[in-house]
Amino acid sequence: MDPDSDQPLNSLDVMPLRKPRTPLETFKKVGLPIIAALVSLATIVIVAVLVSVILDKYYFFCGQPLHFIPRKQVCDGQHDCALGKDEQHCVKNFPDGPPMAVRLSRDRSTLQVLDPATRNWASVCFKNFTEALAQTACRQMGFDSKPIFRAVKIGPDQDLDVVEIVANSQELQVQNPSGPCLSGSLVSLYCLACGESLKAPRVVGGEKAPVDAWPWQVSIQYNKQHICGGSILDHHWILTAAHCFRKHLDVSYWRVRAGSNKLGNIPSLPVAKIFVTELNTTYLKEKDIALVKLKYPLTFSGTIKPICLPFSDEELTPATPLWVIGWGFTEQGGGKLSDTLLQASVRIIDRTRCNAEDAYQGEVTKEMLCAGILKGGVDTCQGDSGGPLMYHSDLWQVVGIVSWGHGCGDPSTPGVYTKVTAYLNWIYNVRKSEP
Ligand code: 4AZ
Repeated sequence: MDPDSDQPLNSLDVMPLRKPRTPLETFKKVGLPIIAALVSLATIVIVAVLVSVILDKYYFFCGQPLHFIPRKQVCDGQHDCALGKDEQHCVKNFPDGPPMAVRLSRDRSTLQVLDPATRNWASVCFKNFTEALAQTACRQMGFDSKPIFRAVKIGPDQDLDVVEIVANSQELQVQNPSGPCLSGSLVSLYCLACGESLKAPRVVGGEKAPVDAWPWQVSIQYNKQHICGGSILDHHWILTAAHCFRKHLDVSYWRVRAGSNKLGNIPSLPVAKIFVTELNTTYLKEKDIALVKLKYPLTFSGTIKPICLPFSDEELTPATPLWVIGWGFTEQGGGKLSDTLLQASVRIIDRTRCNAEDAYQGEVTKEMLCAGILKGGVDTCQGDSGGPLMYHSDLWQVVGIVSWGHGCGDPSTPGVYTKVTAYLNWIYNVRKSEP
């Protein structure tokens, strides 16, 4: 080749340099594919989340192998998953257990035991009574907190059977023969500090409740919706009505809100278990009582405190003043819950009057209480169910559970409440079964 020729030696050497890419070109070449990839990824994630939300709403995951069943088959009493996983976290039936041989009397919270020799309730003599015996007595009644006890004098005109006791394995036993109670003193026992509320006086008739007046009141919610009221009994247990769970038996969707007189502005607490006396979804007026066990213990505070259970021998006479509270409907069929907790004063109504022809015609049993006011207008209603009917002696006690009634506030058909003293044995047995 002629070295002087004008032809370049290597055409590459002199190729004009490639023009730099414009930003638009760079964007088209690099940005667009990245955006496309991100959008596809986001779409996949959104679709996956949607699918899982929809699946979760309508289906229950049985576990491996990949097996889903419709939600309505969960807690229906049939094992639809291989290991019965669909029936594991459901409202549980807890039949009443053996009768308790220990109780507390309304006479200064004195301890009584069933004397097998006489088959009568006998009061416990203070002689040789110890902290260990106090703890055994409280454990027998399903309490696991530190008890407080003291001696109280037998009144001059008190005619009581009095016995000394000893502890036998996990139970109190009457010492036989029991000598005379020389100390002349009985055991007054408190298993838990309960029923203390400082707010007084209270206003009569559907009034807004002060924020810390009823620190045991909780809202029991399904899928974030208020369904029923309930009362705190101790760090783990909430007392409520069985009919609250009529429609939804799967425990995982239920939560409890404590510590506020407003619905909905506080975090809710998960539920571990729910017990009823009888899984009866047809006739809901009888045995309308349930216990909800929280997953984690409550921390008591000024706005979170337990209410006392009534004494076994607490008999309320007609016209005894009581209080009811709740976020329930403020008008019959009004269909609207109250955002603020409301309180009202009612009175015990005689069962015979309540069962009269113009009222409940025999539907009110011995395990129920009627309460209201004669001229009507003040009553509990839908949404108040499960909440407490409260009696104040020294301390506040939950003597009833809002249960049923014809309408709300009608003068002849007052509210009907589950009588808590009729179920003390059941409450003690359920709590004892869950240490
Ligand atoms: C209810 O439907 C309900 N008036 C609760 C209480 C009363 C009536 C109905 C009492 O949960």
